[in-house]
Amino acid sequence: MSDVAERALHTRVGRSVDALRRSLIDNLFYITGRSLQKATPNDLYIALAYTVRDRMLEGFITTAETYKSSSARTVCYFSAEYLLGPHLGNNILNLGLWDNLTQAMLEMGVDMETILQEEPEPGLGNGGLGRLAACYMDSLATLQIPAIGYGIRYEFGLFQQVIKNGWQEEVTDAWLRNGNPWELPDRERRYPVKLGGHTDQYQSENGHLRARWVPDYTVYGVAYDTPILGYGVLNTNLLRLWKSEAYNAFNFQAFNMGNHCAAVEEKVVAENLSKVLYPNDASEVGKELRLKQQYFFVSCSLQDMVRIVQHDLGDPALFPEKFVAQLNDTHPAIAIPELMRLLIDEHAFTWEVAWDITRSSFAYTNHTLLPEALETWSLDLFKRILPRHLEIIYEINQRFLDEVRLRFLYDDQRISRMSLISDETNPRLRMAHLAAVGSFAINGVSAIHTSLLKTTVMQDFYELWPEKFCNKTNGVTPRRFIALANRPLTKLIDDAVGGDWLKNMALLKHLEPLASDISFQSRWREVKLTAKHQLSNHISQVTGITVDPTSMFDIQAKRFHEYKRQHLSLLHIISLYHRLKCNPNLCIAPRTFIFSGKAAPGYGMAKLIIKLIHSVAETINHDPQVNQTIKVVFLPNFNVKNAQHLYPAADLSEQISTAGKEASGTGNMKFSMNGALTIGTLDGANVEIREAVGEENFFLFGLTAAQVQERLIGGYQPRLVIESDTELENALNMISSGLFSHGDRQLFAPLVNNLREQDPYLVCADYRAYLDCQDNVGKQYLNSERWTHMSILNVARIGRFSSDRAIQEYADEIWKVVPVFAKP
Ligand code: 26Q
Repeated sequence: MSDVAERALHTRVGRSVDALRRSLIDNLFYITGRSLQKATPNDLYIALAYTVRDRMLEGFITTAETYKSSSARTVCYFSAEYLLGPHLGNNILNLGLWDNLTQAMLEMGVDMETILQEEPEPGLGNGGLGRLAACYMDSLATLQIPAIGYGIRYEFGLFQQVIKNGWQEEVTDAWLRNGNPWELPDRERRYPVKLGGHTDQYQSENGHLRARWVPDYTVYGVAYDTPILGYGVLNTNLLRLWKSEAYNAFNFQAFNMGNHCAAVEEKVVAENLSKVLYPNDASEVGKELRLKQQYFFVSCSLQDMVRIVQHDLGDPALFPEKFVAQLNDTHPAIAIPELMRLLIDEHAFTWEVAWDITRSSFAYTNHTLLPEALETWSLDLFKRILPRHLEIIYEINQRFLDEVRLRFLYDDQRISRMSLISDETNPRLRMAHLAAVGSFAINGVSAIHTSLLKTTVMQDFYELWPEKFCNKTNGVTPRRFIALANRPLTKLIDDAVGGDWLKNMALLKHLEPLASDISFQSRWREVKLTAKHQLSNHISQVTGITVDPTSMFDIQAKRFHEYKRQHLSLLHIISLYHRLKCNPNLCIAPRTFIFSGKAAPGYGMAKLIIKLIHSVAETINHDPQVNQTIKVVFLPNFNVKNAQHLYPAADLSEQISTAGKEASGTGNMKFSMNGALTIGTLDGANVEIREAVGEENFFLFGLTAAQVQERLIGGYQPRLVIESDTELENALNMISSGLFSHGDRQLFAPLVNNLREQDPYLVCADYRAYLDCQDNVGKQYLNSERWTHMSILNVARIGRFSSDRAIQEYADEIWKVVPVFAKP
């Protein structure tokens, strides 16, 4: 018997209820040191986590060995963020151990679902971009594609949001406080990373002039490995996150000289690098530590990859045969000069060969068109941290601009537009240009986003290299966002179309004929109502607000940003309030408006919108004239775990960004997969979702991206719009009159004045269309048969938005990688 087969028989990894129960008790005792009688919920979580982890390691090791002995290419996903969500439930689902473990725990007198809630989630990302990386890791493993996710093991993830008196406050996210059973530190896999200093030149043994980087200091990166198991397969890929450590944890020289602080200073400085995630999504603040973080993880990752190539194939020149690296936005774009540096300075390649290798190895995903979110770094700062990289970038730029000059015959304006370095008084390095020049492929994340990329921020690059551009519409994993989040819906779909749809979402189309089946419809409504009851309980526990589960649940859950227009929804709510106050007999479908999301700590306007939601909620929820009809709820601390409560309970999904601003959106997909109907603009993936589900099953409103541009160019004056719409005028006046702020007329003035005077995201311009559309939504909801029909069709036709489809497209069209099947 092979040692693999032998281990499988051993109780430590047995899968029967009996073996699992014994493992649980064993792990509880030997890992936490507790008996069942004395165990806390966290002890039980740890015991359960190790019981599950034990059953993943065989696959983890087998997968690594299988990949190593195959000649297949490996995808390396480079991302500064991974918003993973809790691992435990996901791993149990993917292992197929849900029922047996539930039973085993029941026999110990423990409710498994309660224990699952104990896991602190690794919130190592801000929002959409970080969550996308996590969905893609899930799909890569499920599709059995060899892949490594590279990133940073932040000691503190995205802040936890607490609400005090309606205002957001930030609390440190100490997710590692109780340890992390999912990571395997590999202390021997550590790489030095240089920072600061200067460069000089020297003659190599064979007389060549070579560059040498003399750094100010060096830190180490240590690998922390998390296994990422695919659904229903043995393949278990690797997420490798780097933690920074001091080269010299303790400086005896300083200590002996009596300088006790300096003795540990190096340790403190080094460990700062991977200490905390920056919380600014969609706006760029050129912080020195952020640049160091980016370089730190990219350098460790590339050193790791070069080492693997050398070890497996013997020659670093074979790098592109072994690996392809996907850059998740420009955050890891420093990888391009770093690989050049490693090849030229440390492996003695010529520029030309190194550039060939580099350009064959990277592909770049763009996630934003917002100018303020495009990364640039001040050259001064950049030079101080990465002097050698700046030299390399100058050389890349010179050769690149020569190419442009040749192609566009001395078109000076184009050359200055395309340069990697802006020609301001304080010049800046343009990371999107660096990424575009150093990559063989550039993609946007939805059809409209990719086409806008080609005509706006990347137009010059598109004209130079049209063949490099392609679209890869985002997708999300149905394992987490349907199977884990919504077990009753999963069961209903299993019964209707069989169990394979979770791996092949196209099969959901077999739900279509059932959309008009009265008895299926009623089961469908039953599932939705169950989820709404659960969310209602959760809301009352967390906020103390009582909501009616039979009312329409209208949800907007995402980061707070003016372009996402949470305040447009607020204006709708305020107008409904006004209508109900003027006409107490008005008959409308009762609604519960639910908001959830975090604001960047330094984004005052976004924080003020959160405050306004609370203020409006307080007024409406306490007004007996209206609070049987409308309620407003803010659910604090939106994260993956909380999101999983929201999607299943939504009737209506708010996707109302100003057209042309939201690159894709992925929440839109998660809501629709759970049977919510969407009210949305023609923005991001909404466009494709509407095409897929059918325009009659989608509530469209608002200006198109082209109309938005036209309005802004034509000198948009919100004042004129407001003057011509009394209902809008009233809504704004209600806010500025202090109605929601105990008479304080100043509190919301910055928000209201901004809407009256600038309104850069055209909230006022879209207000009337939005309200009319919402009136229609309200009417349609009263016809529950028709609503259910639309809801079922949304799920039946949403299969395309699985991250499996997205990853298959990346694999076939960009990466050219094939599956490698790990077998027992
Ligand atoms: C940059 C520099 C310094 C500090 C922080 C940042 C930073 C961090 C995160 C900038 C941007 C982000 C995140 C951006 C993001 O989440 N974009 C979203 O990506 C999703 C996945 O493609 C899309 O669906 C969303 O439309 C897009 O907004």
